[in-house]
Amino acid sequence: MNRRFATSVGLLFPALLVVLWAVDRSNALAADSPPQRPNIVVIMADDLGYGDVSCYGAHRVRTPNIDRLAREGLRFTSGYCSASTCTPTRFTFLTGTYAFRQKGTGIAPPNATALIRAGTPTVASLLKQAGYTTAVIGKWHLGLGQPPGPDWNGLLKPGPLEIGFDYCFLLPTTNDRVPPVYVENHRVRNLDPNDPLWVGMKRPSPDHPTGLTHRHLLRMDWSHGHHDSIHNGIGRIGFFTGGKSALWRDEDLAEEWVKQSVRWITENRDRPFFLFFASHDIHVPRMPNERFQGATPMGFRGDAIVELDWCVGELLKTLDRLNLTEKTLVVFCSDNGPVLDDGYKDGAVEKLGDHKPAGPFRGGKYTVYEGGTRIPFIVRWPGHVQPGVSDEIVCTVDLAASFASLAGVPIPPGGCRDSFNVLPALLGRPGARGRDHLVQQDNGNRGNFGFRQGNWKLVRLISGRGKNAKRRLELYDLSVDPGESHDLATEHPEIVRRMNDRLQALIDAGHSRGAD
Ligand code: NG6
Ligand code: CA
Repeated sequence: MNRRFATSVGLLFPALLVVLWAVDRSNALAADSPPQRPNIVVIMADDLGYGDVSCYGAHRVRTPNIDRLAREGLRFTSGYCSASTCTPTRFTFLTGTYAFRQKGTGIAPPNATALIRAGTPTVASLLKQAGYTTAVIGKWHLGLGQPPGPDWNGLLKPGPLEIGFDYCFLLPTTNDRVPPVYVENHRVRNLDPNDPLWVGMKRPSPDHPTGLTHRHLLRMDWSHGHHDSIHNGIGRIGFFTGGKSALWRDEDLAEEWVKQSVRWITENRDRPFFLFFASHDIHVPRMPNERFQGATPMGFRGDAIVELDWCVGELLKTLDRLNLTEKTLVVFCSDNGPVLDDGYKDGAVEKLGDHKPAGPFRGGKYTVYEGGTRIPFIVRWPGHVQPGVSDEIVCTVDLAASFASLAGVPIPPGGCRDSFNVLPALLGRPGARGRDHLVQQDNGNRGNFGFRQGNWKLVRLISGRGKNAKRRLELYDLSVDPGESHDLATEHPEIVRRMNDRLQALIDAGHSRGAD
């Protein structure tokens, strides 16, 4: 061995040891230090189906920003919301408790009062307790105020601020329900006290124009329902008078959610924050901004998907610009499966072509087949979520317990009763499992349920009423029949019985965490 070489080895070796020690030390530090608490942004689309975005197979509409989330994050093939309509999914997401456990959690009417009782533990209250600043921006549809009804001209209380949100900027009901106003914190924004807002389900006067009496004036005709008060040339559900200075235009909603979110994120960039971004897209009436109209060959339903994707892009750009991308966990999901004609003649049926809104699944909005609740579900947190595709079963009901675990707060006894901590599965940790079972509901008023357990799917349907009510059970093997087309109930009566017993036990127990 030559001397120079020997000297270099003699110097290099201790240096290598120092480096190895330092690497080892930094690993030890990383393991010792408390888990990072990222900002959390949940983007919930409205009525967006499994097959409606390009990263889940759509080709007649392109969704580059949602696709970016999928590319940089984990895309779930068995991601669910808990109900096939809006109100029960949102109730379940926020409370971590299945909506069917509380009566009156079906689609909320225009004058619904707060459905989530003040003080109920929610995703927002748990994160607030962990030191997060919290906001909901967009569609609410969980009622405001107390009986006998919301005080539209006064304080709209209780609402989001009484269940853990520090700030709210809302579409109070749906875009097809009155009143067409924004609610900011406890008040209707821009309301002129000299022009009070009245909301009701009865025609306020015989000369009040409606979608029936003035149908010829509508710029988008209705196909069913939606013929009460007319606003922005479109018939709505329910009646309203007054509040002129507070009224929005359908075409501006998406931009307003983005504007308020960008402002709020910017203001809160230095603290851990939780934003629930609840888009009204692609719920009816689909009336996207003028610049998106005609963006797809699928009419306004396709164009509304492009508008939704634009919103996602603006949020991602804001995180990039503020250097928050690495510090923010983003979840993208939907509140229920797809529907084409949901009460307006907007061309969704005629212009569909070979687009498959529910992807390979059966049913959609209002049903307990997979298409009703299986949705695009993507989780991104650069550096923490391994990008890829996951077949684990996860549901929006699990976000409460999973975020509580991430933020290091306990769930109070009796709270979030159906929420499982599936954080390792959400982060794509190797070998991490999601749920082994999931109860799926429709709007909740009939007793229909879907029950997935592994790859088996039980469908429980009630037909008829009162004494004539009949229960029908169907069984599908999703591993070979994702489209639920081949009912195996007569072939496997023992599986049907076992699954139906477990479903009933979960319903009766009042909770599913700790029920087995
Ligand atoms: C239905 C409406 C539908 C939609 C739905 C709620 C009619 C005929 N149908 O009653 O258009 O508003 O309620 O949708 O009025 S959800 O996504 O908010 O649950
Ligand atoms: Ca919906």
